[in-house]
Amino acid sequence: MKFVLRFAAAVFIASGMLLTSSTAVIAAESGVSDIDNDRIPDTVELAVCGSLACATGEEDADADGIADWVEIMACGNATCASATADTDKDGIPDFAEKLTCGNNTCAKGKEDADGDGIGDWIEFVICGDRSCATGAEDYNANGISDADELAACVVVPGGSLALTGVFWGLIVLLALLFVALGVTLQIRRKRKAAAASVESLSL
Ligand SMILES: [Ca+2]
Ligand SMILES: [Ca+2]
Ligand SMILES: [Ca+2]
Ligand SMILES: [Ca+2]
Repeated sequence: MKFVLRFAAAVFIASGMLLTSSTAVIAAESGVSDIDNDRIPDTVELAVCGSLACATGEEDADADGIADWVEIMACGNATCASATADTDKDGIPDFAEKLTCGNNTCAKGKEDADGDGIGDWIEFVICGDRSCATGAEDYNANGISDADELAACVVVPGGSLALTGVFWGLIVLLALLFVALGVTLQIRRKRKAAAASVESLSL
């Protein structure tokens, strides 16, 4: 059973602005005890509100836009996650990296457990787990989906790789130029030697 709720997650984006995500479907990680089948684990509900089935999923003790249960899942209590903390400055908030792969800097941005084209970290930010987003969420109703807006925040390592590619390309080009120069000089030297030889013979 899926549980629909309004989950406002403020998320750091590359521009430094805050994006708040939309009403969404929560689907908590499977394989854990969930007595009311709302996909928020029992232990998390217990921490949020004191019993195994009391959480609505909307509780947000510190009003930072990250629901209590998501903060608990990410770092152990209802106030520990930050929407703007981003240790490795890759555009993916620490709490989303932690949920995606276990620590604050491990996410590559490409993880996509359900293969729907929406990265795991983005699904965590939009609705709390790695398979809950539909891709249609558009909290600020600007016509661009939350998934696309969040995906645009990631600092792609390809940027530096591309730079590396250009660097090596220049090295290869320089090497080829040196080789060409060397060959040209060698040809000139041989021609000069041949000319000198012909000249000495003619004398
Ligand atoms: Ca539950
Ligand atoms: Ca919160
Ligand atoms: Ca990060
Ligand atoms: Ca996905």
